[in-house]
Amino acid sequence: MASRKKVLLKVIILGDSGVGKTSLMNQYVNKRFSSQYKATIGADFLTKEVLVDDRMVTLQIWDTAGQERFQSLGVAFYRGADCCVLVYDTTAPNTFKSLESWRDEFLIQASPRDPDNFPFVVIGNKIDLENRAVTPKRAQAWCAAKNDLPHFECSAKEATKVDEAFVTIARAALQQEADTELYKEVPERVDLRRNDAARSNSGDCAC
Ligand code: G3D
Ligand code: MG
Repeated sequence: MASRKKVLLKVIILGDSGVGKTSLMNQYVNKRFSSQYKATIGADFLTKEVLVDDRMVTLQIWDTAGQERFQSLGVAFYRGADCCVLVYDTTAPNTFKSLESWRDEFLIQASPRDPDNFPFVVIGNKIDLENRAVTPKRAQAWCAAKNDLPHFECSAKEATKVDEAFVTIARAALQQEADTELYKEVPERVDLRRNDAARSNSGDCAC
């Protein structure tokens, strides 16, 4: 039976300054879109309890405090992440081009065990604006080339698809955490084998 212990999942949000990372997090966690909130956030992360396929999990969502301008987020920001959200602005093509380097930076800094299968989720934000400059087709092609990353077009301002994106993020993080746990259990299997060997040496075998 699967263990029912409480799960804490770390999610980090990356992308160029101004794409709406803080706004997306605020919309998801607090159901609000306000620029006041942005000015006051000093915390490293916000948490939200969510149900993922009838399992209660705590999402710990890490946002930057503006240091992304200098690409100097520090290793504590990346360490132990279970999912990485890559955000671009659908009206600013340069922010889309930056996704490649944000992804690379994450893989270098967090150095996940299985980089090819690490769960990233891509969000194109600000679709409420008229001046779209990154087509869904272009974004989807990039996501497909990166091992089929999930892609959402959202508006933090109008709350479009924000919850849907975070359901996928939470599910991906939970899956990643489960895979990591499995990996951690490997040494125990070695111990069991050692016990088996000891038992057969002692001559207690009932066969
Ligand atoms: P960041 O955390 O990635 O740096 P912010 O981005 O969340 O601080 O947002 C940057 C600016 O974009 C803010 O405007 C914010 O209000 C705006 N913004 C964020 N999301 C959306 C969206 O979905 N639609 C629209 N139209 N604007 C959005 P200001 O003017 O405060 O700098
Ligand atoms: Mg921000």
